[in-house]
Amino acid sequence: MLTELQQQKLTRYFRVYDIDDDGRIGPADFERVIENVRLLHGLNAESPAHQRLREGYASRWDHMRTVADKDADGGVDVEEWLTYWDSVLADDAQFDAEVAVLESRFFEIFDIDEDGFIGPDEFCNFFSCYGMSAAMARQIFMDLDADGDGAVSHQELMEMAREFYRGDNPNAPGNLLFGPLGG
Ligand SMILES: [Ca+2]
Ligand SMILES: [Ca+2]
Ligand SMILES: [Ca+2]
Repeated sequence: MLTELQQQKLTRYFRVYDIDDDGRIGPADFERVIENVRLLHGLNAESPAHQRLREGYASRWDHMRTVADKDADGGVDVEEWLTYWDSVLADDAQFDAEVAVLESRFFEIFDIDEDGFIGPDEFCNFFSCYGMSAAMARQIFMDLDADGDGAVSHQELMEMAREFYRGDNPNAPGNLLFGPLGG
């Protein structure tokens, strides 16, 4: 069972994924992110790198459609999303696998200078690709970067992700990973 705080966090996460704000996560939302990431990396639409990017997101959507779209209507609504995460969180192996995939894809896409850390500008890029404001991203980055060295490592991001998905502490900075709750 998801706690109330987990439901709030996962609902926030849902809104981030539902970029076109139609109440469902579907292919159209993925298309928008792919296009934003393509522009971020300055990729030619015909390039192999763009093709790999598309394939990565396509397999992510395929996975989500298969496991989360229970009524098979081609979109994942918020109830289906919460049910999906409830089952992922109940299974340690599945949870670890899910977070590892998301974490490594995050670095692949947003660690633009490939130094192995996410800096404030890179974190802003992530928010922008999902249609959120850079000012909000900067504020949240300061909260996430607990030791204030201006960088978030792989390990720190993994910890935040675990805190975000699993934690039930209302004051944990990782709660803000996808923006303020309730917003
Ligand atoms: Ca949508
Ligand atoms: Ca559905
Ligand atoms: Ca970096």
